[in-house]
Amino acid sequence: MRPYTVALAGNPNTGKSTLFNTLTGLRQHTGNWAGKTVVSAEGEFIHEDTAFRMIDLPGTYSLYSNSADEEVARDYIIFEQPDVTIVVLDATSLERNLNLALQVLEMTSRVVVCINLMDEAKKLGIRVDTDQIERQLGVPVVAVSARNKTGIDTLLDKVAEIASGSHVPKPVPVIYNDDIEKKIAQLEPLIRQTLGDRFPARWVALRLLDEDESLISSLRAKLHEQPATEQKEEIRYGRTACH
Ligand SMILES: Nc1nc2c(ncn2[C@@H]2O[C@H](COP(=O)(O)OP(=O)(O)OP(=O)(O)O)[C@@H](O)[C@H]2O)c(=O)[nH]1
Ligand SMILES: [Mg+2]
Repeated sequence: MRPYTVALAGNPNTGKSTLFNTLTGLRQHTGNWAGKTVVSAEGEFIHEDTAFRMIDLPGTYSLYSNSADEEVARDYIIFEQPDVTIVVLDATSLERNLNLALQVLEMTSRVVVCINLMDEAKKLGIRVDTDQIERQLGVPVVAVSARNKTGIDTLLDKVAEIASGSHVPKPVPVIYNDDIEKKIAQLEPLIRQTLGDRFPARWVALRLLDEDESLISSLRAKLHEQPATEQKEEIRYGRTACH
């Protein structure tokens, strides 16, 4: 059986690589993402007799394709569709970090939220109510300290449950204002018609409303594998036609 794939996403400096190194040890290889100067790292580990392949995505503050790093992380989650995405958050600045968690939850429901740097949070007198966050997000939330190797087994148990399908999380959706929700409702069926069920229609609708040309271009490439120049022409034509 092929190993389950697990992607690590999160803001920069939240301990993704520390967790990645702890789990994969020497069973890892680095390189570059195809066509990008962004470093890629993947490795393997076993948990309870099950094999996992882990991908350490670049640290990003968002997935709105403002940079090559954000495009790599976004494309991996959307096109490669890992069995599980672990979103690593810094327990000492949860408010800022949760933003990325919400973005990932709009892209995939197969998510475990890992609140890292719990040792630092404790030192600062910060208490984290993981049950409450879990209820509000609708996916498993596990507190860990990657440096001290605490909470890792619980994290991997949750990852395994989602990977095997024994737990199917139901993320609580982010609801936008009426105007945006109306437009999403109009776009969603058209997106399903065009793309099928391969991609999360609500998320694609939101990206289209935001005029995310990088995503449109990636989607075209994925669907038709056309040369980049042709794609640009089509997008330009598409936009002119809409106006
Ligand atoms: N105190 C403490 N420090 C940690 C923990 N996990 C990671 N760190 C430290 O946090 C810093 C950043 O860790 P990295 O693993 O490089 O973070 P990253 O998320 O891979 O960062 P980017 O690759 O830049 O996105 C390092 O100095 C780690 O030693 C933890 O649980 N506790
Ligand atoms: Mg790193």
